Amino acid sequence: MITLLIILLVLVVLVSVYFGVLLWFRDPDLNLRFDFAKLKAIPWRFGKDFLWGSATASHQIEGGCDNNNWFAFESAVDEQGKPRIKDGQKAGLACDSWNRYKEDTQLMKALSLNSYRFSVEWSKIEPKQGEFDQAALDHYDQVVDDLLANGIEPLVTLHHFSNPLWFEQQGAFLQDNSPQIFAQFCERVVQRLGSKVKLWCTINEPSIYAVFGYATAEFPPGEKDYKKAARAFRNMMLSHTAAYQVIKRIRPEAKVGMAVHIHFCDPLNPWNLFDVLVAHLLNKNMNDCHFPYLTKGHFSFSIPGMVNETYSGAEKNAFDFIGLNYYTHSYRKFQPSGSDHFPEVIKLPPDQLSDMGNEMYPAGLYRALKLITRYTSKPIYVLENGIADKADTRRARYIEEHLLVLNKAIADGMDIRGYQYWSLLDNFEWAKGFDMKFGLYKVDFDTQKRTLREGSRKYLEIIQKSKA
Ligand code: IFM
Repeated sequence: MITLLIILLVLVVLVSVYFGVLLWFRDPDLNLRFDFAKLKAIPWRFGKDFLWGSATASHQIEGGCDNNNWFAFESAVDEQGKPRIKDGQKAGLACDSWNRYKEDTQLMKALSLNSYRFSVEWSKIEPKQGEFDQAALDHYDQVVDDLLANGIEPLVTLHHFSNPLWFEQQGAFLQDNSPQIFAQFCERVVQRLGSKVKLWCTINEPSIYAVFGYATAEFPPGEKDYKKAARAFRNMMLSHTAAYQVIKRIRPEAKVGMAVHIHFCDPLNPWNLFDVLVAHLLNKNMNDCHFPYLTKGHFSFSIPGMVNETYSGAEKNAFDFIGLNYYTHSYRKFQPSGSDHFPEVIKLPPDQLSDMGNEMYPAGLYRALKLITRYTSKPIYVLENGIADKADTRRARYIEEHLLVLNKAIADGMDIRGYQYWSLLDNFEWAKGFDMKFGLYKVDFDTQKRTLREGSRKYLEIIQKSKA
């Protein structure tokens, strides 16, 4: 009898510990979903100064980026001899926006956009270390002038995945002096454009750059080493701070932030402790870890038995806003055997996914905003959100549902100042080449003709409604 009681007691303790740990590590917002009919009843809260825009990046649209890490990667092959980019595609002329920027500005105007997020190409501005190309700086100055003349606020990104070859060959952000090297480039750009540009994004998605480049090998330099990924990530965060300091020294009135990619990994089985722990670990390293760095100067990227990268003592609160890039979420499970211990599992049939294979999950935007507000009350700009949808059957719904969620977040008191749809144009989607059609405008890459997609009219409709 006593033995039975002891066994029962032990079982109760084990079950309590199991569920206690599970609930401690499980995101309480895991099952958040919205009733869009109810969200539609919330009055429109976007103020008159709200920035409505679209986003692009130099290597993806400009053309002629032939002196950077991506150019080299596009001609490289992996260990099996396969091209790094789908079907061996190359960015090449891309959307030729270097020459067609005036046409692109008019495309924005036709959609009533009042802001544009674009990046300057470091490899064109500083083709050799310490040598700055005045013609390239002139070019971006003209782009900014053209935007301003058309009532469009420029929001300039200083680093969006592409490095000059010289910097890549030195070891890019693996180098501990990379923050200083990057800050020297930023200084030149801000000296030139700082009287006209008020909003700066220092670095785009450091977590993606670092993990895709150094752990999953989808981005240059195509390596598989979590220790390097963590080091590059850490040095990119430090590079943000160095850039922030330089920009504020030259232009104290500038507003400076970085673009953080938030992608929630949710446990495939929310009652399986191992799935829950895997999801927690990924979210902590890929999402949350930006914020203790930005607010407290403390960086930590750690996977037990694999990597433990930390840094303390960076300047606290060296940012004026948080830029949020949000697209989707995914399900993960724990897999003890094999090379990938936390594979993604897709639950929905392909017709319910974007062309990238992503679930449309607008509630995740709310979760991401909530995560940010747990750390800071500074303003938030959504710097990227969009869908790859060649058939254009889901774009209108994607835009509407995400903007309904954003409106709810504003109604709930969150300080959200702008929304940039990714992307203005179909463009070079990195390792997936030109197959992914994110554009508000379809691009015919043979003729460079741009055509507004039907689904994009929803964006125009919402902008007009918000201004009425
Ligand atoms: O195209 C990219 C962009 O460069 C960075 N954020 C995600 C986008 C869509 O995958």
